[in-house]
Amino acid sequence: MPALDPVTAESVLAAVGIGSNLDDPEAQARSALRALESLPESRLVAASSLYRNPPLGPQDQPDYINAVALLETRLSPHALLDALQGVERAHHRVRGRRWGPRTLDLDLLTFGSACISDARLIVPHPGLALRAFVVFPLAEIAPELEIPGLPTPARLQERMNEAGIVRLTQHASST
Ligand code: A4P
Ligand code: MG
Repeated sequence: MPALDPVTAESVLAAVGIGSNLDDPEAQARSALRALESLPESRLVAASSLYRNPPLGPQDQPDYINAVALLETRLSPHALLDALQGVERAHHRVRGRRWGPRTLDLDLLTFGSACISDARLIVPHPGLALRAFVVFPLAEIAPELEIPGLPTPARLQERMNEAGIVRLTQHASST
């Protein structure tokens, strides 16, 4: 069983970014949400709609489906990262070129009020405030979330260009 971090034995609210652009990305995102529902020591609190949007980075790859999930967890940040990477592997994630196409990418966006920067983990995720495909779904499910060093998702969204993002469904987990 993944280790519980004694410092965070109280449960913490964590936001997880979901991205896919290979092998039926919508199905990959829904499957990822089901996997997040089953993580140990954790509870899925909310799931955003799915959002279709053009790739950030190399343009010679399909559009992405992105979503965000909110988890209440008693796992430590690193144990949660281990669990997320396990879910990626179960979805046949192959690590190729940076920002290249992938069946499933799970990014730990926020972990309560934690600021982490080590060899394995940077939290809040450095791309969070800059990416419409993160800010829009996060603002949908947690507009007033307190993120260390950043405005709330609602405020981030106000300032942001939609950048071709299309909201697909009301709730990713409801169909
Ligand atoms: N790592 C450090 N911090 C974190 C964190 N907060 N969450 C480390 C997750 N992982 C984190 O990740 C590389 C390493 O980052 C991990 O081993 C972990 O220890 P990776 O998933 O293997 O590599 P990657 O995803 O290709 O690289 P990177 O830089 O994390 O890319 P991003 O930021 O994930 O972006 N366009 C659209 N439209 N939608 C997308 O979802 N995604 C990407 C990838 C590019 N373009 C996109 C999208
Ligand atoms: Mg990643």
